[in-house]
Amino acid sequence: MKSIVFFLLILASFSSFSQNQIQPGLIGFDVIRDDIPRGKVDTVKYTSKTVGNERTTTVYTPPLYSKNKKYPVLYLLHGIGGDEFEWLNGGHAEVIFDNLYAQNKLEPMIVVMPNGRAMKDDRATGNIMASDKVEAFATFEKDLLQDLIPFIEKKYPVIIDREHRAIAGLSMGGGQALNFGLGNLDVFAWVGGFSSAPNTKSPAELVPNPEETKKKLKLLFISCGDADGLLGFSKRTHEYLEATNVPHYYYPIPGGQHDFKVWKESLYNFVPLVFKESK
Ligand code: FER
Repeated sequence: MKSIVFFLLILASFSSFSQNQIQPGLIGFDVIRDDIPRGKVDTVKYTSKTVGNERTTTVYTPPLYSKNKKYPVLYLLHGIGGDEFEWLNGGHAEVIFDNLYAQNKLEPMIVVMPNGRAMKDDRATGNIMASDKVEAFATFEKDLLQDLIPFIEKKYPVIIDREHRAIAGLSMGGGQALNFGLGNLDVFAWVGGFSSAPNTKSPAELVPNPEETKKKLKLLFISCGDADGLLGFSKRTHEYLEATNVPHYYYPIPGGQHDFKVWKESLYNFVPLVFKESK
């Protein structure tokens, strides 16, 4: 009897341990399957008053998408070397979504992958670290809130409230997701930062009022490769959230670097949690 209890305790501690680790993608999680329904990717233009031009975003609509249904929306942001095609070309995000739908793991959602460099020349060319280009990642907050979200909510059948909007991103996009998501709790309830970059605000700026954040936020997900030189931006945010008792997931990925292996695994672990009722 004693040994059975002991065995169960070991099992329980092992399973809670494994839940504290990011789950590696199941074999084939990012490989195209021909035997399942697929979502659709469109390249769409919208008018930006913020930038003063037409801007491009990609949009993934899920398998069995219907204009007669209403969907929540995930805004998914790229890094400093990328643009509105980075999650598709570099991350095969559409394949990861299709495969997760086939496993019945996702709430049907529309995924908007915009260009987060809000300036006229928004290509990742020339000196991508130039100060005007880096500044444009901050300017994108206005483009997102005042131009892109209203456009999406007019053009697509979506549910228009904070509990049906999520924001996540990789690196510069991770910093944007934390800054814009936590900074606009009336707009977003689900937030994910993967390998967040130096544009990430300080923890006390991100979460000036832990009680309010705790009350409003449905999900806060922070991941980063533990071999990534940018780990400190995620780690300090996690430590502050822990000290202020704000529930969140923190995944330092063992051996993970600043690359799409980490971002794909992060996406694969993040999206099944979004728009579901558990924290
Ligand atoms: C920096 C290091 C990395 C920085 C930005 C990054 C603006 C962004 C990396 C990425 O998006 O992949 O010093 O400064």
